[in-house]
Amino acid sequence: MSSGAPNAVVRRAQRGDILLVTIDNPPVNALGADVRAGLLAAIEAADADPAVAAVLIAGSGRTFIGGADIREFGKPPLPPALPDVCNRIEACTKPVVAAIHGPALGGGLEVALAAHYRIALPAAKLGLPEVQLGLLPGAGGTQRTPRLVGAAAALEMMLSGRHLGAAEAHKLGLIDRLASEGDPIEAGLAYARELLAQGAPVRRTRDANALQDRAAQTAAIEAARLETAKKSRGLFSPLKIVEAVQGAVDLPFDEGLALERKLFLACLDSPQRAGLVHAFFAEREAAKSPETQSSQPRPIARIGVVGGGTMGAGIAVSCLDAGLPVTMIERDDEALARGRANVDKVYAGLVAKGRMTEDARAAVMARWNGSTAYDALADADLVIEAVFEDMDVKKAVFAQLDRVCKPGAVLATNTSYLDIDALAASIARPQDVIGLHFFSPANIMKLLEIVVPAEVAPDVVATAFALAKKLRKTPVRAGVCDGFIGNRILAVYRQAADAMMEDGASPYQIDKAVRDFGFPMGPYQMSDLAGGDIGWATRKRRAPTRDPRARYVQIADRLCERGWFGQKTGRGYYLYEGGARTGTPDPEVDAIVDAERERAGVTPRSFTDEEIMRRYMAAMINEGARVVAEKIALRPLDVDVTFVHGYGFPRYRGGPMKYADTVGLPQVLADIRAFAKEDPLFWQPAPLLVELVERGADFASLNQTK
Ligand code: T1G
Ligand code: NAD
Repeated sequence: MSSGAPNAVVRRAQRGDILLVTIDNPPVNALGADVRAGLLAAIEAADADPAVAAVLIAGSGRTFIGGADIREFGKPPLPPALPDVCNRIEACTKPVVAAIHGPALGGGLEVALAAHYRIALPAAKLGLPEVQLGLLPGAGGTQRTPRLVGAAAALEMMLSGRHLGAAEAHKLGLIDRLASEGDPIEAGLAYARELLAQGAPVRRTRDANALQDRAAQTAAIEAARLETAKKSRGLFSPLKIVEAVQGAVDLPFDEGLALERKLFLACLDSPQRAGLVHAFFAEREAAKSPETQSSQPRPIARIGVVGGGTMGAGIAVSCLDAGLPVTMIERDDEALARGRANVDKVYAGLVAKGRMTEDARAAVMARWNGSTAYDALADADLVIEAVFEDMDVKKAVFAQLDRVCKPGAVLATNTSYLDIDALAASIARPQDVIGLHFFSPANIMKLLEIVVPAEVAPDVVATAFALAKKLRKTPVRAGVCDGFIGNRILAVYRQAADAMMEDGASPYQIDKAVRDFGFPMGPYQMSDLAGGDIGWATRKRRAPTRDPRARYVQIADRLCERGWFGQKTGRGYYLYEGGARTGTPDPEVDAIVDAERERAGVTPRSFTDEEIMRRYMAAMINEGARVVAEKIALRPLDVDVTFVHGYGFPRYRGGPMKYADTVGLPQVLADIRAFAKEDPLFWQPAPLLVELVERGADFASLNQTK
């Protein structure tokens, strides 16, 4: 690391009496050690050079600065520290201007706040998203931002982590000048010259006075503290952010900075930071499959959706929201009308909430077309089938698609469990068939399992990933097996939960333990939401091939036999009085559970919440290891992304495989071996787990990009 000289990632150029400092560190100009050193050296050079009257800081490429280099977290810190770089920028004796285009996030915005003046182009995005990584702004952001925009606005930015548009940032006072479209450097130079011509002074943000009315500021902070305590559900850093901003009101600037540093380091050390940073990189890695690296996607301009039920309608909305025209096929006119109504209902809801205009609704629905004739799909580029979960029904649909769709059209199925290889083999173009497994509600849930059958062409897989990007979904590549990645693993930890229920734990205790672990809901609330009939159909389908030696808990069957499928029937494991969305425990379910224990000859015992979670997670991790070993999931991170984006796994724990590494694989294996004493068939340790423990390795070691 050079001392004074410019380096490869921070360029310097003299533009008249302005020193132009350009950060060039692709892909997002992250503030790695070299960038920090280069920035520091540039400011020192500017101060020492009488020919320099002002400094302009800009970013090259599509980003101003994407923040601190996230890859450095958890590693030994490298000098100079970013807070020191920001303080040095602020202390420059010449006016420093930041010209912002594209994202200025986290440490990137903190660099801009340390500058004396800020200009932004209309497409700029400004934010302090550190909370999404389990952190807080650690380079002066918690002290400078409130001084510029007040405590309430600063807290809203830091607690939401959202990216503000340039116009809003200007209105807030975060930036001084809104430039028109064009070259950020030219806009920045023009602004700097204007400031020099006006004799504009060095203006340190630490001296800004938006916090003067201490009582009002403290009241705003107190309100945010109460709200955050309610909302942050086990998250570590949000309340630290509130504490730091209180310091900005109560303490002199440098003491506030010291408080910020202490709180930042506490967040850096928290396991939540490790989990959230893992999730950040995992979802980006999961979006890269071997096929996306090797093949170009086919064009996607027109979408077909077969089936307008729960999933078909949600998928259609997801495509319409992405600006695509959709043609929906249904069995008959009545079903088609129902399909259209299911789609339009979503937009009607947005209009009712004032989040969409009637005109916009009409414009979107104008891109929806419906028919009962498959010929309407003749020019579709990609068709997604979402009809009944029945192989014969699906094969009939695919036969129609094979007949009418143009050559090169991608034919996808949204099946939850069925054998996609068999479905592909049923038509003349198996190479064009792929699984696109959306999650309900399909227009909301981020996860998209891209299920890759044996015969599929690589560019079809690449097309599926391209569609995921267009629909703003989080894709995960999955192999073909019963339930792919998510539902296969779900079936196993659900069995573990059912066994605990029959052995003495109430379904309500299990649900609470799972919620306290960080899931939005437990397995029995989830079953009631999705509908117990779906699981029942799966159990019936699997009955002929179920291992007769395997323990089979029949409690769920007893509820389904009574038609207690959950919310849609007003009762399941919980009672939903008067169509309520939140259920209440049902003493009749307790009675059914007791009766089943007696029938099964089980003497119930008590479970601690901790033991419930150890068994629940051990089952999830163990099956996750099998799924990775069989290459159904390419890497453990693909299992993590699946559960974080599709099954409510608490993001701050990173996912089940990351969680296993946090706990330690030897502990997980020891738990499984202990549980196996009761049920050796169910609790067979996955060979991959045993191998990793023997090698002293962890799941992270298998996440290296292929
Ligand atoms: N550090 C390291 N790598 C980063 C990065 C970062 N800050 N941001 C992005 N990347 C990588 C990413 O992994 C991917 O790599 C590539 O860049 C493109 O990213 C002290 C502590 C900037 C809006 O939280 O939100 O500052 O997969 O696919 O969709 O207070 O990236 O190609 O190998 O996401 O155009 C705060 C995080 C850090 C912003 C661009 N900053 N980044 O989105 O591209 S903490 C953030 C983003 C901090 C200070 C604190 C987005 C983006 P690869 P991408 P994109
Ligand atoms: P649904 O019963 O709500 O809708 C199915 C629709 O398909 C009905 O409207 C029906 O009229 C239509 N249909 C049936 N046969 C047809 C044919 N030959 N041609 C045209 N339309 C036909 O079912 P759903 O919950 O939307 O499930 C659809 C598929 O999605 C299933 O394979 C299911 O396993 C899968 N899936 C469901 C969920 C979920 O949570 N519901 C989640 C992921 C995947």
